[in-house]
Amino acid sequence: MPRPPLRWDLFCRVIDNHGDAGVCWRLAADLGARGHAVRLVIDDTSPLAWMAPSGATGVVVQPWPGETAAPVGDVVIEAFGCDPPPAFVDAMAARPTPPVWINLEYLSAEDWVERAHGLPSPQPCGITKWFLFPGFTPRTAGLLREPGLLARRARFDGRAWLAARGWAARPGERVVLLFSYANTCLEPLRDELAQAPTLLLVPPGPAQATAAAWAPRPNLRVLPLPYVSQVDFDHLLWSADLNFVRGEDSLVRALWAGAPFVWQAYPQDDGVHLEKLAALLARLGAAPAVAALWRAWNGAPGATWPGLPPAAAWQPALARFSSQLQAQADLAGTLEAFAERQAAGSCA
Ligand code: TRH
Repeated sequence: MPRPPLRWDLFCRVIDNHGDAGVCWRLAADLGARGHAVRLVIDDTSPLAWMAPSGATGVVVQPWPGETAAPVGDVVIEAFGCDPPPAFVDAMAARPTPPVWINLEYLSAEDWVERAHGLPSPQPCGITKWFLFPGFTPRTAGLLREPGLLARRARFDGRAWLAARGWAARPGERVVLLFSYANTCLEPLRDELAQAPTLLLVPPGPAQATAAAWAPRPNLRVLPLPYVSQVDFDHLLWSADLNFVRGEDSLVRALWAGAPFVWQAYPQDDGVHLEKLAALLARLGAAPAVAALWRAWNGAPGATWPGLPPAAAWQPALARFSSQLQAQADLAGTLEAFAERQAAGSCA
């Protein structure tokens, strides 16, 4: 059953890197494609110039603070606890029917997420704010997965796409995408990749800066990439035989890409990222060789570079995890259903 279109206000503050804008843009575009009207209010619109150069159906972007006033939509999402401007909250409270107010939290595979997902928090303005968590289990809000995404991936010819972009792989070359934070394992990785013909695609960021200083090696072609659109970032992931990803959004996209991948958690001083890493490895059911690689890649204490396992070491766990995740509701769909339920409740 198609859902009735709603008006959504999505607030985003860019704290660090590209994940804040990346997650919010992807969600906005997904909701827009489902027929909703989305206003994305974001305090730094600059990443959208390369992430979403063509915009998206149903989505308007508005700088924050700007004129973030009425009319307030049916649903207000603040991403990652970013607190909408007070004047906007006043306008929310003044609406005859208050909007559904959602705080969309960061992604984590940890167990506590299921307990925290869906908790209400009554606010001084009289509206309840709901804490929703994306996640990897049916008792969370799920992961962003646009309708038809996996069918599009299945039809995609990665080698042809790379060639059309001018980044063609040579016959017999494996393609590796390297999107990471600063990482002490970059050199062992480089040395291992150089043992077989490899095209290493490196998006902008710390790894690109490091790789720029590497001396040429016969088997290893390092290709620094420009920023590409989010749609083409998916195409890169779909074209590679092995993906290194980081943070939140590229992790989810690597899961849907289906190729072996290594995840670098967003590093946190207190080491919390290692708990997030362990939680995801447990949910993934990764083979010991894969888990050892992920731990080393994340600088876990005592972990040393274990080498790259063969693709076969990844596949059973990845295939099982992916089909389990595909059976769950996706994030935009969960938010739609939640908003509808809450709106119906407030009218009753
Ligand atoms: O950039 P990130 O490290 O973002 C991080 C994480 O989200 C982290 O959890 C969060 O706490 C921190 O930001 C503040 O990695 P992530 O999440 O993969 O986001 C990258 C986004 O950039 C993703 O949407 C893909 C997009 N992207 C492109 O669209 N084109 C590109 O060329 C590149 C390199 C990235």
